[in-house]
This record gives sequence, structure tokens and C-alpha cells, in this order.
Amino acid sequence: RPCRRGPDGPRRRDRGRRRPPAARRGTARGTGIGDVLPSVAGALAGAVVLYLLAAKAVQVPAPAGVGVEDGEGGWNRRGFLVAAGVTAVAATSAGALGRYFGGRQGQGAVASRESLVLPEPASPAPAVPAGVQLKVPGITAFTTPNADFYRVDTALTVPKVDAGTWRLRIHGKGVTRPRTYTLDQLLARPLIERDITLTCVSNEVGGPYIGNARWLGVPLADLLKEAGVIPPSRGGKADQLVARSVDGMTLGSPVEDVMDGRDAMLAIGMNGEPLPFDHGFPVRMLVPGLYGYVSACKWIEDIELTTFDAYDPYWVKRKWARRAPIKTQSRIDTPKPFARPTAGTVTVAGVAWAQHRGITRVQIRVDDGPWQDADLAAQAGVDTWRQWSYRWNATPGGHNITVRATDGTGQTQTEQRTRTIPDGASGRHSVFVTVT
Ligand SMILES: Nc1nc2c(c(=O)[nH]1)N[C@H]1C(S)=C(S)[C@@H](COP(=O)(O)O)O[C@H]1N2
Ligand SMILES: [Mo]
Repeated sequence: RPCRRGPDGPRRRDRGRRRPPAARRGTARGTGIGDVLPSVAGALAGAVVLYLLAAKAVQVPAPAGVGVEDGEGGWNRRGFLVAAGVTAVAATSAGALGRYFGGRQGQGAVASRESLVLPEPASPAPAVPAGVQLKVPGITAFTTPNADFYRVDTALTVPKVDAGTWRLRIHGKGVTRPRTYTLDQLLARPLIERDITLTCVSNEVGGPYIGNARWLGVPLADLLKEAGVIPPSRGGKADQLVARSVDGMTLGSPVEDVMDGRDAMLAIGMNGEPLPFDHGFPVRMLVPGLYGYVSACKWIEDIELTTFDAYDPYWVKRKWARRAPIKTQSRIDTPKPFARPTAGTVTVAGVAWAQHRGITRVQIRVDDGPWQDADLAAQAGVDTWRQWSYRWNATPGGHNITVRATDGTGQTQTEQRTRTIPDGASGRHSVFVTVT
């Protein structure tokens, strides 16, 4: 799949991705249950009309006489007018119904978001070292503004959930104390704030489906412990946590990962504001180190403890991997492909990520030359991406620049190219430039 970029280079908002954990960017402002209503009403009206038209079309030789002007199965004037009238009434009321419910639902959600005041975190994000952001023109910002954060989901219209009526249920295998939470109950708990980089498994090498934000949320492991859940390594019966959203999406995460001490959370805040509707308001899940389709359920409303043997969530049914830790990757942000820099010192720079393992080294190779160490920006933590830069003494002519990263376990990003399906693209990003 081609990565879609804005006309002016740096990734703008990426709308609509189709595959994997794929998706589609909705255009309508839509809904909770109210947002299905317009289409349900529309479908009903359509069905009624189709039924009438079909009835007319197959109408067999009309009984002789009585006011039938045209031939077999055709429309007579009165039949047509009646059908048209019914169509008009059905269409109009479908629209009104849709506006009534859709509008009410949407307004309640918008109001509930606007009135939501995020509490201070009990555990604030560790201070981000000043050096995480390099001063290189063209490099991706360390923190992705909400308006620029990539969006990947299957929602035709973005669910608009009213925070006041929202509930989260936790239940299933090994849950000795099933519970249902309101948003206020979650907000009253000690919250953590963390910088976490989220990545989509459908991101091609060098692609844009990655973003880093400061999230505020409830530690998920604590909720699970309260519910009586025990991780599989200590004898727990459930090894898969299935998160379900208000729009019926299902995502499965390993219980072990969620409970191993990493900052898995139910996020409520994103970069200092309530989650945007696009990114899961009022609550979404996040598990550092796992691709979004196995961890980052937006508009979450249900958490079920089960096993990988017993249940395959949405994308797994469609041939994506059951377990999908994020692969060590790196991307050259500048220079852009086919740029024409002038000979001399050219700064090559970008980001590298291996969430929950961290990045310890980034190297650059020009054409078939030796691998050279790039300078690493400060590391905010193992769960975020890390910027890097390399001062290249560029000589005239065409050159291919390639990057590779090494993660905290000592693994260097493989050269082996794979497709995104089933568990994420591997391979190295390179950029061709002509030095003038
Ligand atoms: N409800 C729901 N949650 C979802 C998805 C979805 O389609 N529906 N897509 C997942 C995928 S594939 C990714 S990569 C992340 C993307 O989160 P974002 O849109 O906030 O960047 O959300 C995940 N959560
Ligand atoms: Mo994804």
C-alpha cells in the first residue's frame, strides 16, 4: 500500500488506511448507537421502497379492466404516484429520525467531552530530557500533536460516546470479581502519565502510521488484579485479554504482557486533553510494545479474559498474527526521497523505534559503504521512539542512504524485507538523493 502523505511533505493527517488493522477514515460525525440509526433507518426506508418496486415489477398480468392503463407488470399512474409518495415520506422520516437520534447522541458526547476535566496524574510522566528533540529541519516532532496523529480504524463514522453513560465491563475466565466501571470511577483512581509511541502493523518500511503522545490513564494491571486475574506465568487460566469497542471491534492482547509491569493503561487523556473522538473518547487501551491491532482498542467498553485457543479477534480472523510485538524499525525523515541537496555537509535525520526494548544504536550507510554510527538524541524511555541524526559529507552524484537501528536487547533491525501481513513489515528504509 502506498503511504499517503500530504502534498507538502511531512505527514499531515493520514486519512484512511485500508488494510490491517486497517481502516477507513469516516467523514461523518457520528455516533454511538445513535450513529447507526441514520443508516438503519435509511436501510429500512430503502427496503420498503425496494419491496414496493419489486412488487410492482413482478406484478403479473393485471386483471383485465379496472384502471390499468399500461401493460403487464408496468406502472400505472396511480401506482407510481403512491410508490413515489411512500418513498418520499420514508426517506424524509428516515432522515429526520437519523438527525434526531444522531444529533442528540452526538451533542451529549460532545458536551461530555467538553466538560471533562482531567485529574492530575498520581504518577506524572518522567521529565523528558531536553535533548529528545533535535533541531533539524524536516525531522518528525518528538511529540505528535493530536491533530496530526495517524488514525487507523474500521469505523465508517467515528463513534461519539457520551462519557456520562459509558461503562466498562471486566469479566471472563479467571475473573473472580467481575466489575463494571463508570468514567468517574476510573478518574477517581490514581492515574499514570506516560510518553508512549503507538505504531500500526500496516505501516510499511518508512511509512507514516506511527505517532508519539503523552497519555494519561489508569494502570490496567491494577484493574485486572482487583478482578482476580492472575498472569499465565503464575498459573492464571486466561492468556488472552479481548477488548471490545462500542462499534464491535475486537482486539486481543497477551495477559502476560499487560501484567508484566509495563505501563499498559486505559487512556483517558492524550497530550493534555481528553482523547479526541477519532482516538477513542472516552477511553482506549494502550500496551507499550504491541502493534495497535493487538492492544490499542479505541472506544473500549468491554474486557473479556479468555484464551488464544478459544477466541480469534477481528484481524486474527483475517489472517493477521495472534501475537504482534512491534518490530525494531527506523525511518529517514530528511532528506526526502529524490531530494537534490548541495554537496557538502548534509544532515540525515529521522526516528527509530523498538517500543519496550528501546533504541541503543542507529547506523547509516551511503551506497555500499561501511555502516557509520549516527548521533542519538536523548532517550525519553524505552516505550518511545528516539530521534537520530548523521552529518553526511555529501559528494556530487546519485546516492542511496540506508538506516538501521539496534534495540535494547542487542538485536539489529533485519535487512530481510517482509510484507506487513501477518505481523508487521521488516527491512530497512532507504532514500535516494541526487547531490548537486
Ligand atoms: N475500536 C477500534 N479500535 C482500534 C482500531 C479499530 O479499528 N477499532 N484499530 C486499531 C489499530 S489497527 C491501530 S494501529 C490503532 C490506531 O490508533 P489511532 O487511530 O489512535 O492512531 O487503533 C487500534 N484500535
Ligand atoms: Mo494498526
